[in-house]
Amino acid sequence: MGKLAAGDALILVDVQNDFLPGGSLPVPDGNEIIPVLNRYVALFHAHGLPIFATRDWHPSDHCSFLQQGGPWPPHCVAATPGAAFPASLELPSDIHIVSKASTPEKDAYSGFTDTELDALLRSCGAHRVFIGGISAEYCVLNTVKDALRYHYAVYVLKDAIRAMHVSLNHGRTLEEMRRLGATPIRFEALVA
Ligand code: VGL
Ligand code: ZN
Repeated sequence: MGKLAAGDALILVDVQNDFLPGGSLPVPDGNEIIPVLNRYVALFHAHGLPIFATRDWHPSDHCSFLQQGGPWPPHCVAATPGAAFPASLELPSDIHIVSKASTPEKDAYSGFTDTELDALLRSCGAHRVFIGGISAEYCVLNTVKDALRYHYAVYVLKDAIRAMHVSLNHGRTLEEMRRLGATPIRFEALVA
């Protein structure tokens, strides 16, 4: 697949405290991806390549919350500790943060929905995107789908994603991404 080059960009999807063990909507073993993501971040940063971090950024009365008739317990309420990136995630100060699903009436699993992500990627000259994060079958999958729809070449960081429903979706989600045209890779593929 070749080494990193100009036109490559890293996208971390929703690596936020509420989606980690101890959070309000935890992804099992979600914490395991943090040291791996730190290696990807350091590698892209060392190459001077752009890094994006999407975040769920909900109002406290968001439509996806149980009390509003939605499917999820309250999570990632804007500007609360649960919505913050974990302290163990080593993010350079010049990354691009993309907030999503920040109005009460609409949910968004994709980092591209109603955000500036596509425009930012374009302005960086990105055409290959490397996507990891949580959760695999919701926000990572939908971000991958949109990236393909917007004609980026998409690489999924298979060593840096975790599913919300492990037994149901482990493997199945990766298989779907592969079928849609994304290429699963591991860290070693970028440094070998
Ligand atoms: C997500 C459920 C609700 C995700 C966000 O980031 O995958 N899942 N909101
Ligand atoms: Zn959400």
